[in-house]
Amino acid sequence: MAAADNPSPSPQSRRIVFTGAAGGIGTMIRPLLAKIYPGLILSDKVEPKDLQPGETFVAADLARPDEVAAAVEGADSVIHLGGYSVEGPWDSILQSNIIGCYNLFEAARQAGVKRVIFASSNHAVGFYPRKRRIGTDVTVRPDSRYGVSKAFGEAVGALYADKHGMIVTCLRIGNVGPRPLDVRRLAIWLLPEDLVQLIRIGLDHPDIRFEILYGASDNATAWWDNARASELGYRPTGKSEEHRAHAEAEQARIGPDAVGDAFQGGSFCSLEFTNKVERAGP
Ligand code: 15L
Repeated sequence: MAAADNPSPSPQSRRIVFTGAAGGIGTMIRPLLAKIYPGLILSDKVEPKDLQPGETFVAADLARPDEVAAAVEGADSVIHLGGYSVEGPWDSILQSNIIGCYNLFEAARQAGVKRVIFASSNHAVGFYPRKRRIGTDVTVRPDSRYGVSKAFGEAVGALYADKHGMIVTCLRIGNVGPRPLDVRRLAIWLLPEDLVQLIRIGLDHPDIRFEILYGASDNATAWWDNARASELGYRPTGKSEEHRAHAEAEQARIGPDAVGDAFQGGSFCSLEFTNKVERAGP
């Protein structure tokens, strides 16, 4: 089934909560999602400045179970992009991405939410070497506290899928934007429109229970085998090679990174690194 052939049945009757709506990715995909799923309930700590007619906003701090419960009340599906989106101090990751992620799944269960899309990250597997191609069945090898929190989120998603029958789709997102920012991103770039395709699979596909999919466009230098996403109808339209010249020019400005250049997670691997490259990763 192609995602494009699978429009949401009666989108007006659905109540879809979108956490992290005011963040970087949230801001990019909100207008694209609103065309397919009108009446999205947006949630974040702060209200987006450009709230559109038809959009509702509920403020929620993910670390506060009562606020998360109020945000997901009455929802049938949740797109969970909320949380800390880069490496950070342990307490920030703990509150937003560990406690916050658990609060989200638990509140969703209590509210009878049927489907959750969880924004995982490539940093859950960032210590795989660039020369290795990996599927979604490999052991996690996080490259940061942030990556650990994403591996945790995938595990919580699996628990709620297996124990409670929630339909959970974890997207190991690469880097979302209009074009790849450097040579590493040529392998992991995700066009916003392609992310929306993956979210549609999670929200609408009839035959899924728990899925981990890579959030990447049609990138010739990809490190990831995204066969399961293809099986589910994913047809990415972004092609990173079309932006190679720009990515290489940006890379020349960044310069080499002996640790980061060896691993898929790039600079997340080199941050605070005290090991030897040959002793890191599988
Ligand atoms: C991520 O998971 C981050 O949220 C984003 O800020 C980028 O750093 C991205 O990964 C990346 O790997 O480029």
